[in-house]
Amino acid sequence: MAADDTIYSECTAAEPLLAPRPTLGSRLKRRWYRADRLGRAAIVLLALMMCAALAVRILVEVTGPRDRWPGPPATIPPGADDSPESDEERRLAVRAAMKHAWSGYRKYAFGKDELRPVSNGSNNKWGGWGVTLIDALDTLHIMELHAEFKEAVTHVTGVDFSKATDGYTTPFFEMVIRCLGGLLSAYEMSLDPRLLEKAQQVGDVLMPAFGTSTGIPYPRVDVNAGRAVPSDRVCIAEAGTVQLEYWKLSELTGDPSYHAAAQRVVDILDRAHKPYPGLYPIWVDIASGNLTSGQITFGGMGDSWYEYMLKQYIYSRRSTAQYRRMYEESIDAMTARMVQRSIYDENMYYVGDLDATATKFSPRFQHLTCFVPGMLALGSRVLDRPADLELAKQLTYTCFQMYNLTSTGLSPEYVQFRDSKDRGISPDEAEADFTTVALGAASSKEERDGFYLGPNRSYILRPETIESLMVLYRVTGDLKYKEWGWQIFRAIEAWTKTPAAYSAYRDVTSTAGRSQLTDSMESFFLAETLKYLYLLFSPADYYSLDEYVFNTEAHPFRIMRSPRP
Ligand code: DMJ
Repeated sequence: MAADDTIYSECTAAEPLLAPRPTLGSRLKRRWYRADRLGRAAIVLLALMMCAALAVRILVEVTGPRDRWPGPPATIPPGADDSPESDEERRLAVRAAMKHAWSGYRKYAFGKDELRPVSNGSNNKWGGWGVTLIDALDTLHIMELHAEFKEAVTHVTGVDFSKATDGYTTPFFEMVIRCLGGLLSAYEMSLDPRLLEKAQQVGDVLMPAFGTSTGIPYPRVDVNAGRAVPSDRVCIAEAGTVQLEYWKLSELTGDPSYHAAAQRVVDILDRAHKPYPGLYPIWVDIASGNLTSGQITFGGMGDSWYEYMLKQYIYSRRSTAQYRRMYEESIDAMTARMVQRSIYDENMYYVGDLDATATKFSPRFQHLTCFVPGMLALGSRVLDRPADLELAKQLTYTCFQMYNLTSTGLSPEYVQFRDSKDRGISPDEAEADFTTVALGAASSKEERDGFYLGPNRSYILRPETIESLMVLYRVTGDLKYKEWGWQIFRAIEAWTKTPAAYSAYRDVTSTAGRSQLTDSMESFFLAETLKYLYLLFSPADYYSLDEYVFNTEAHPFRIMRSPRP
């Protein structure tokens, strides 16, 4: 986990490009001490003018139009307003949200990695390939925003993927799931050969990652130099969540070498020693292929490794016995050792983390882990495992409550539970082991809620709960999943919308509104969050789960036409 308590799904987060700047206060102070009398008078005048500007701004905030910045309560009772009720109206509302986010990106950040949705600036924090534009391509297509799609494709055809920002080293996993995945799926939808060409270019410039003695990939690639950046270790989600994309690339280009390189990684990890069958500590030693240390988690750094066992089984038309065996073993182990029930709310189940020996339990449930119910529901259908569907429903309830119980209706990055008495591990012991969060004094409301909030209370526009709601609805047909999804969408609209797009929110328990916006919009908001919402309100045969498998960044891939070409 990152030191600042942010949970990344990758072990190698995007690098910050800017060093922190001195604050205005500290700069003024420095000038004050250096200034003569006249200079000090000028500083006083400047300070007065700034106060006046601030006063005017507060006045505008209070009296000005209120519909464009966050503020209205997220939980308006049904029927108490003009909230759309039909699926079609809701689908159009989500489409309008996508149009809004896209047009802000187009206006202020076109071709850049990300829009800064509060300041209307941009960044190239992923090396400058235009990650938001690529990640959003298939969402534009799915929502039939054809003019926008066309313009974006024209731009992509001019991107030179053999170059990145000077000195930047590209994170292998992130660019595979966002860019390679995004281009492949946009190609399958449009059949525009230029997109396949570009996908292959991305696949090729990232291939040096596999050039290690074992074939376990390095986590970063220096694309400008055409080589990978040596490293001792890589996390299992990074090493094991590139297989679907490289397999699809092999299928579409007819070149089996991509799939072969990616499959080798799985074969090594499948054979590696584990503390408990099916459970994989997150760190992989690249030179030996051993699973060395770290937590065992279905959250950040472990998550999509498990997801891809099932998804490759589905993608291969159920022809890969290896993936079925690995998936079933992991889910059985997770269910037996990592699932707990809240001791304050018996309806609330969660998946905690284990230490590397698979013996010590941490009662923390990450937002990232909320993809698990969707995976379980999908797996229950494909593999006929009815108990998994029951667990999926229970976990979805908890994931929804992580939104429903906060004052904004947005979810924090994770919640913290008291450990179940059944396991005989006291919360304090579990805490002391490796959780960084102090439980603090319990308030009665929190006890009623069943969980506590840790210090990181941000919502960064993540998709996992909505992804699970979409799958749960399609598998069960239960309408409550649509209602829950709509409630979450309304909270997103209420608290994160800016004039340009949508922004991450710092503290989901604060109703301060605008001051909580962090000026960041990750590309997965367009790639995943809005796409899954749109599909939740679309007919179930639109991008049907029988025809498509979604990569971990929500890019739909057509299931192979015949098993294992
Ligand atoms: C996405 O980039 C992918 O879904 C990844 O697998 C984990 N989570 C982030 C979004 O939260």
